[in-house]
Amino acid sequence: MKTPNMAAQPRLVLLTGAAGRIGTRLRELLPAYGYRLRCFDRVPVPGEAAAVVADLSDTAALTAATQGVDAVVHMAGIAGEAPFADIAAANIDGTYRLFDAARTAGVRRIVYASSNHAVGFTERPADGAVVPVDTPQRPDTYYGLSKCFGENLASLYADRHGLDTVSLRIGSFGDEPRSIRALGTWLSPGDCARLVHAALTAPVTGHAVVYGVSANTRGWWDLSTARALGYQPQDDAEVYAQELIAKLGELPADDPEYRYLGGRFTH
Ligand code: 15L
Repeated sequence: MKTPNMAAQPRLVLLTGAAGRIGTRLRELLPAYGYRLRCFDRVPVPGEAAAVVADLSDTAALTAATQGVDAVVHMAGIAGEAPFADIAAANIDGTYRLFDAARTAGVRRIVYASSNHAVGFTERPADGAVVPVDTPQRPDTYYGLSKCFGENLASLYADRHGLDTVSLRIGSFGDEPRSIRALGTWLSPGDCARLVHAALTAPVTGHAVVYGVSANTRGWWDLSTARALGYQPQDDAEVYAQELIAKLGELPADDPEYRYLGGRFTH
């Protein structure tokens, strides 16, 4: 078994998808943890003149962008369902190209933005138990399928090439929860930064998979592997519950939003 990598906190981090929803907030929040960011996106990144503006299909740009970085945080890609060809290009081929550029450049760690939709067809346990991270992959969309690929790629690059990789099965990211489902699946920006920091610094052995949600009272995804990395979530969607339920009503147990981990992505 590989010795856990106790490497010091990575300093220069390549952030892909830096202009996206999550990337934008991580650009604001991660520097306070001591990171310098090299930003990568296919569109210009506001306020980041030095950002690499390129597509994930551009191997030369990925090769240049990964030189000298301590770790990669991979947030780029299509963030919802789309035609298979688009998902395959951005989320499958693009993720492979990035991982391989990072390996070639000698990057030690990759934090990968997976999604709950890799296991979206998992049913809510009737006994009120939480869903463990080692539940079988059950993608709910081509998008979720691409996240299964990314997780398996992260596993392969850990086992075959010795990188430390962490897959974050992100829930519903946003400033606040916007649906009844999100009362259990919300990930606040502050907790997202805490989780990414934990994933960048924890001693890991090979590939770790964690759910990325806040400390939601109604959460039903097992956070113990995330906590084992040092993640200490501070936010809880429950503070929005009364207002949201008054507006939207409770979910019936046969509603896909209640029944399946991936919610409406399953239908
Ligand atoms: C995701 O993976 C999506 O990127 C996001 O748009 C939300 O749908 C989120 O999951 C969710 O499940 O709420």
